[in-house]
Amino acid sequence: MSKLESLNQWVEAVARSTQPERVHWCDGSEAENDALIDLMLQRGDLIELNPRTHPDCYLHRSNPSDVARVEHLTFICTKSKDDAGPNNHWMDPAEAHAKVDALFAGCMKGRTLYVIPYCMGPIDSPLSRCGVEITDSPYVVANMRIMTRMGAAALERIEREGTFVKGQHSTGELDPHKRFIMHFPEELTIKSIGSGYGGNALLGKKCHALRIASYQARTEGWLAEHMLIVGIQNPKGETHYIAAAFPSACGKTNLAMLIPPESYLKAGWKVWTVGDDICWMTPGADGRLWAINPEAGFFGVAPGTSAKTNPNALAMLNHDTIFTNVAVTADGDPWWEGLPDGVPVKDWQGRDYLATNGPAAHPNSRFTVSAKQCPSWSPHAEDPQGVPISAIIFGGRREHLVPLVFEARDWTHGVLVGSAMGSETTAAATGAVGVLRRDSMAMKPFCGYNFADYFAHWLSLEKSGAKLPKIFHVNWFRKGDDGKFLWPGFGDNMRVLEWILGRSNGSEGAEETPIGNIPRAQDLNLDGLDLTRSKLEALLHVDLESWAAEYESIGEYLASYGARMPQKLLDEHRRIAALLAEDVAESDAVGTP
Ligand code: TSX
Ligand code: MN
Repeated sequence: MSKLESLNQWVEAVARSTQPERVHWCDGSEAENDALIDLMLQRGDLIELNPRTHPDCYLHRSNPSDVARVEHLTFICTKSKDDAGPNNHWMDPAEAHAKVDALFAGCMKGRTLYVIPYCMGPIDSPLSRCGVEITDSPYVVANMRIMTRMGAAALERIEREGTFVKGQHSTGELDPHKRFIMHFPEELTIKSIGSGYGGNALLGKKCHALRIASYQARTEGWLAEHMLIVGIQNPKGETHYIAAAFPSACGKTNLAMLIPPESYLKAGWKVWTVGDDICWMTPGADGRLWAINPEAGFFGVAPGTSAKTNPNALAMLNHDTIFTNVAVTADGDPWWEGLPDGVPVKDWQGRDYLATNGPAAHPNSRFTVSAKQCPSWSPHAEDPQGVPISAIIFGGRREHLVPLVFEARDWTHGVLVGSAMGSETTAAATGAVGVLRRDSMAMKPFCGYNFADYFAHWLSLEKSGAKLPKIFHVNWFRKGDDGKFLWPGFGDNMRVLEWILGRSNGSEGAEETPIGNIPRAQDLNLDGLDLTRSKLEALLHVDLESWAAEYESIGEYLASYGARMPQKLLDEHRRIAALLAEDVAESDAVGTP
């Protein structure tokens, strides 16, 4: 029971409909967590991993039909279909409530209904927002305890504020035909049934902190983005913060936990992790954007995580971690593809690995771990006022065309660059490999309203008094004629981040091109890097003719959002397309005898 009558009434109403055997209000305590872990071990929902090498680590195996987010079953339910936009699946709110309420009716019979009060963001930050998730899954409770500030302190804040996002979840029958993830942004309500998977079931994360929050952010003048936040400390001891958006499979978590190359470490550089997935940014009194990470932990993809790709992540995963759908070795150690040592004996479904021909760990297998366990966790990550953002980076996985890095000319150009962003599909995603998918600001699956209105909102942040960060685009994945990656990536990305911060404070040079400003060879610090001149030129090359074609394609994509598209963005696109056409014509003329 709470002191807040509206909360009690909602919990009672959900209990009346779902018919649980008992109701448990979560306080977030150690004792409560211990009891839940014991219960899950008993029920077989969790398996204890090797307590010698991995104390307090557990493995959860989900239903094989329930291992990822389900975009085709995810709906934005606004009164007007146009408010959801072509980027979302839409359902009429009344129809959506009726559909999903019928599935919730009696679904918790014989089970416990858990009430999870949670705070997204530091508990004492004015930028944080609270919610309450109701669920019948102890796995969800245990994960929410790691991923959010959950329990007594959050409930206290909710009672003080009187408002909260309502999230109603049940694993239901885990039948994909009875699975729905419904968002009612106008009612600050989420209803999710039929899935126990993270993105569908941990409602504080994608559902609240991105879909509902992006909708709120628009009406309130801030941004809820799918971005990592990283702090770069220079040898003078100053730390500048960067927010960066990438589609999946580009290594966002790796960039958030980057360890600089030896020469940088020697010179005194240091990288601090503030967040790896979500960034809430608000214009401060000084006109700058101030950012918080609304999450308290990492729900990261395990495969590919190793001492080579992400030493900081690996170092935090040997205690107090929940693993989902990884494989296990004979010693009971967690295992996934990309780890150099260890031999899997059971695959992610608990089958004898040698008897299968699939991967040992599911490609979307995860670790859930408290951010406090990250060796590079920033001492300012929980500052109530947030951290000031000096640069915004958009990125994608592009084998050809897109240079290692370029700087947008101004805010409007930067918004265009973000809107045009895209990535080539990898084997980890379903469907064809190497196909370009546009994913504006990496928000395609997560924007809770019409993309055209979203782009207009981004543009609207540029007003008098605003001191907005510069916007950049990076591509770690360009390949040479030999089919090999041109850029070493990982820790060496630090060299690109240094140039980006140098551009932001005016200390670094660049060359202007129609698509933006590119570093010249002498503008990048390549000390200690074995990179040939021709590879560097290939990395930074801007092929005007191919870019003219790319701008055609971007134009078609923008046009698909229809009449609500801000004219300013369409004009910016046309301006650059014209510049490219001009330069192509000129170089043709030069080439003609
Ligand atoms: O995360 C990656 N980053 C960002 C790191 C801070 N990955 C992994 C992507 C899958 C999630 C990368 N992969 C990066 C990168 O910068 N670059 C590449 C491509 C690449 C892969 C291997 C090598 C070089 C580039 N080198 C060798 O294998 C020796
Ligand atoms: Mn994400």
